[in-house]
Amino acid sequence: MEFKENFLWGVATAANQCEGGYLEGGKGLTIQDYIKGGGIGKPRMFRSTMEEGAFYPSHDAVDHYHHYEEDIRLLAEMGCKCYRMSISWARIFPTGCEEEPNQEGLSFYKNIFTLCKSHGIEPVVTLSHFEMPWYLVKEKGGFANREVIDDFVRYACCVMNYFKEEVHYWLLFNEINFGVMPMGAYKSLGLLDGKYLGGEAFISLKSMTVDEKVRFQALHHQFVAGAKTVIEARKISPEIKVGCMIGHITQYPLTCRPEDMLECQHKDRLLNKFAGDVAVFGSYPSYMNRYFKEHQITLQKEPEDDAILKAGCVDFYTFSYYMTNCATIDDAAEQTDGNLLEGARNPYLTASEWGWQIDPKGLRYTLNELWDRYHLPMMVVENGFGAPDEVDADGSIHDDYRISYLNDHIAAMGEAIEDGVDLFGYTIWSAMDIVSAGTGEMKKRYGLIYVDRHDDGSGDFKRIPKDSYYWYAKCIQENGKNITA
Ligand code: P53
Repeated sequence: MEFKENFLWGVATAANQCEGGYLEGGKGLTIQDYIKGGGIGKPRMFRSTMEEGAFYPSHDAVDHYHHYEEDIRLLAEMGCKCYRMSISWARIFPTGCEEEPNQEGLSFYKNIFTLCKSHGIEPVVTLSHFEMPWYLVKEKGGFANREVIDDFVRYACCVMNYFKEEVHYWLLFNEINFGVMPMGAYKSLGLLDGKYLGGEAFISLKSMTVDEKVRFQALHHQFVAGAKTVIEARKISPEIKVGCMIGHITQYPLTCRPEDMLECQHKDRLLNKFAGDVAVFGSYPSYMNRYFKEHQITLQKEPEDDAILKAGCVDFYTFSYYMTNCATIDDAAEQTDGNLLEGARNPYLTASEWGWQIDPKGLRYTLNELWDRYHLPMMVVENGFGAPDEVDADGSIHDDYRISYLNDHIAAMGEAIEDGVDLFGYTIWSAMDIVSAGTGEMKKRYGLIYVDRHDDGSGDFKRIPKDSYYWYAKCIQENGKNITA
């Protein structure tokens, strides 16, 4: 197994899932601060006014806001070469509309990056990870409003400038492709239909709908915002590299029936390839014309948009990889519950407790497919295993199932590198246990470091390295040499 000498081994988090301190340091409210926690069979609930005294997982999360020194020290002791994290937009521009940034927010991240640098950890920073300032959603209509492009670019330029010495790898929007699905409307695009504003009743996030035309228009604005950010980044520093981030739910045809092949191609293009194609090639792929026509979607574009997209292509491609799903036209096919992304069950795979199908070989396949298509350096910026870990009587956490998952996926990456793929980094989801994005619970733990925090709000935030932490430390130290499937 040959990983590059300077391969970026690391771990990942997102601000809204780990920081907490939701009203501290001058931070503004964000879309996450209004969503309650859920679980399997328990939907996450939303109301546009906060319920007094109720438990909201993002408010304290795992208190990284007050534990960041300990957290970064633990990453350093693990030997991490990089750390993928996100900046909370609302810590820097509390409403999203201010002219001047919030100095306290900048200082908080400055401390984190300085610490990382002192340990030789390269920060890989997501500009927007499911976390728009609430004001922009409520008052401006999120990314459906063209003005929000400028609000985003002002924020992006501010942080890229301020941290230009410390941060050289920036990612635009987390899993930007989720905006093509109904579930991406609120968290990814900041869209909230007026009918959900001001009501007394809580409504499940899943049942909040937004017209598809609005979603694709908002996504267009995100594409333009991303491209403008790339253009500005090049002016700020030649050392900065900007990447896109795609939530890649790899699709297999359930059978070799030609109709299943076509269904698979269609799903893969719409869900996985469309957003990446725009970011990498700087223009809309022609297969989308037919989709737009059949769905009566006419995008409102400004005359300069095409040139902006073309001039703002990303430098590298990153994606999250957790599972694969099968596509079929057979309505009777058994389904798997991928949380937000249903698909047909693959009889050759097993799944996590949350229904995510485990498929390490699919990562090798996916890396090869993406390399063939884009020929850009790539990074796997999320991959990991959500499970309800238990602390033993002696205080240790034996998460052999997670080690096995990670081992097999790292082995698959090694194979892909052998196949010729240019892969330069890998960040495990997640560094420490954090709030799950989909279900909003602590029970679905991903961390290499356990955090004593539970879904009823109990726990003292104590950190305990799991077996997987020591296992990954060894993997990093040996540069993946001894990993075999
Ligand atoms: P959770 C669904 C499918 C694939 C990736 O997800 C996803 C989601 C959203 O639930 O999101 C990414 O916590 C996301 C992270 C998230 C992680 O996957 O639902 O970028 O914020 O925590 C895992 O199990």
